[in-house]
This record gives sequence, structure tokens and C-alpha cells, in this order.
Amino acid sequence: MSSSIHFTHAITRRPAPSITAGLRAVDTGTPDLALMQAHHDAYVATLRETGATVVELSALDAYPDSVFVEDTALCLPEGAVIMRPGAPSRLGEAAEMAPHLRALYGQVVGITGQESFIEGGDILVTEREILVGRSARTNAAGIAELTALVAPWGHTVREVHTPPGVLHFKTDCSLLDVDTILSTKRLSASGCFAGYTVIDVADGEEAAANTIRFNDLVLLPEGFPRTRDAIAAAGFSVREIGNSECAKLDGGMSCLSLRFTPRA
Ligand code: CIR
Repeated sequence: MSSSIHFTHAITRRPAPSITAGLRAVDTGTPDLALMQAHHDAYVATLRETGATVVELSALDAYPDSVFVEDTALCLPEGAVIMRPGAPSRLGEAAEMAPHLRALYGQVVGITGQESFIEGGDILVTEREILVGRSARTNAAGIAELTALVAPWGHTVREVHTPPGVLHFKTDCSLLDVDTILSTKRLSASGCFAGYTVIDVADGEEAAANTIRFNDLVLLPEGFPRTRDAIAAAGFSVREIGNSECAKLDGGMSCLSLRFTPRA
């Protein structure tokens, strides 16, 4: 089994009524909580359909962006690393996640430097390395601390750059299998995926780049037919999930879960 695409567990958090105050680069309208919850239910059901155990945490109204649990931790087979989100309103979300990971993992460590910032959305774990994109949320100190924490577990970190104006590195890319990455052209043009097979998202469908490969399925946001067809033509089983409300807050498929197989 490949630990970068096969998982026994996921953690999600239900969206809170305060989601209307969630961070966004551009205001494209107020997210509808009921519709977001319906999309979230479909997302969780799809993860469960693959046989995984999904822990659904209750909503945290004090943190408007807390549905986007991916940013709070990096989960590796050997242990979990609690992040230090670069958005001040999200810093407290990481401490809220820690006890849930301690319940499942033997080793839980954390980014602690007061000048270190790093969010899970900037981290792409492949079978051979951990790619971390520097961004407005992730800085050099955060990447250096992560590099030191995961080295004893045998992982190497490679720093890459997030395209200007893009929230997170993984806003623009996802792992489809151990050698294949789905990417926007603006990111793959940087050359950071040399040695991997790259499938570019269709022009105008850049928001389709944030997908997840979870066991046998690729979860793709609904509404990107040319990218869907390209992924399906490459032999993947694609499942489309409604994402209109999370998209208003710059969120996609990866942001909504932590995916992992804890080592006993
Ligand atoms: C934020 O700006 O932090 C949230 N509105 C969206 C976070 C999306 N997370 C992710 O891509 N991992």
C-alpha cells in the first residue's frame, strides 16, 4: 500500500454558522451554511465509501475557517506535526486539533517557534518527498522547523514556491497517484514537478487543481468537466463533490480533511 494515496483514517470538522465570517481573498458572496453542510455530508460519505474511518468533529463557532482542518496538521505514517497557521484568526485551530491526533497517534509533535508559520495547505506529501510551498501563510522558519521534525522519521522536505496571488501551494496541485500530479499550468511551468508525470488542469478550470486521491477515488470539485474528463481518461475513478460554498472561502477538496494511516 502507498502511504501517500491509501489511508485508513480521515478527520473532518462540521462547518460552523460563523463560516460567513471566513477568510477570503475576494468577496464573491456569503456562503450558505445549509448548502455547505450538504456538500460536506457528501464529502464525508464518499471518504467512508472507500472503507476509511472518518472522525467527524463538531463545529467550532469560535473559528470561522475551522472546517478547513487540513491547515492544522501534517499527518505522516510515523506521527503527526501540529502546524502554526499564518493567518492570526486560525492560529488557535491547531491546538483544537492536537488532542484528536494524540488519541490516534503514538507521536505528535508541533511547530512551536514564535516566528514560524506553516499551514497544511502548503504541503504536498508524495511517496518520495514532502514538497512545501512558501506562501503568505508559510515562511522559511516554519519550513525549517518542519524539516527538522520529520527528518528522524526518514522524510525529506523540498521547498518550492506558490504562484503569486495563490493562497496555498496545494490550491494549485494534487497527487493523483505515486508518480502523477494534477497541476495548474502556472505552477507546473515553474518546473517543480520534474520527475513526476503531470496532468495540467484545463485552461479556465484552475479551481479544479485542488482534488484529493483517497484510496480508490479522486474527489474533484463539481463544475470542471474538461479536467474531470482528462483525469478519467488517465484511468482514475473520479467522484465530483459540490464545492460552491467552500470555494467562496478559497477552499477545495484537500482543505476539508486530514488523511492518514497511523502506525501503531
Ligand atoms: C483560509 O483563507 O484560510 C480559508 N478561508 C481557506 C483555507 C483553505 N485551506 C486549504 O486550502 N488547505
